[in-house]
Amino acid sequence: MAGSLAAVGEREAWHATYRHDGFLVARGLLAADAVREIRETFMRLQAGPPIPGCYAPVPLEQCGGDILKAYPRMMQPHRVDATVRRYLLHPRLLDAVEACLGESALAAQSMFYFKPPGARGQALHQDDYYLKTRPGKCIAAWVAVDPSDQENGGLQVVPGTQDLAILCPHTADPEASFTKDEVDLPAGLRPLPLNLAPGDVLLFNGTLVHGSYPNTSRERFRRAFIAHYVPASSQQISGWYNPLLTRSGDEVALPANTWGGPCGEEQDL
Ligand SMILES: O=C(O)CCC(=O)C(=O)O
Repeated sequence: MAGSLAAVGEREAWHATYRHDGFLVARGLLAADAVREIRETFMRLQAGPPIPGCYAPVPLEQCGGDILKAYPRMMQPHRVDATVRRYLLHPRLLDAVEACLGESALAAQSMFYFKPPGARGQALHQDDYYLKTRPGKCIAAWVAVDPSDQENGGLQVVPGTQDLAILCPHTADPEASFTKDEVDLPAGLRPLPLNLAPGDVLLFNGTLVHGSYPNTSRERFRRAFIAHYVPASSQQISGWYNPLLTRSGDEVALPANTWGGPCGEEQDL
């Protein structure tokens, strides 16, 4: 469906699937030229100097075997780069997000993961443990920039967790995860590995448990542009995410949710 905005019937199908499953894959949502521009933009930023508050890589020879120190994720790059901001507010992403939500969205976060060969994954977690969206949930749009599969640490989602409350994490295995929180799965639920092609977009809600394992490929990066949005009717969010952006790019601030949540004090994603 690349090249045309989703038809009404397709939006309704997305809405129904998202409400029921808490996630869906929009195949080919972004066209090849858009994916190329995203990839080139982030490789340009990666090749440049460190970006305070967004990107602080360590020279490869000082990484001590942890390749992620040379290629850490970028946080909130839309605040420093106009092209990233344009993609965070890309009509095709926003149309899909709003079709899932059934209402307008505000953009809360952008990130970029390089995930080079040998990189650790990110242990199973729920995004609203961090975003603390109230009263609803955030929604993630995970955009595959490279082919993404289990060998190179592709994303896994856990069907059946879409309506759960926030689970309290324990400490993740630091050999397998670069983040320190991991949730246990309710009995009978299992991660579902997803294979995604460049331009495919995985949309999922803030309580759906998801994560990834290390990139065990010899030479394939697993790059992904990740955006988070909240329903425009949201009344609170963790203050770290302010200011948010409307579709037209205006900044808005939601009241900060300072409640520690069921697990005590939460940290930033
Ligand atoms: O891309 C990954 O490996 C994990 C991303 C993720 O879990 C997230 O953005 O919440």
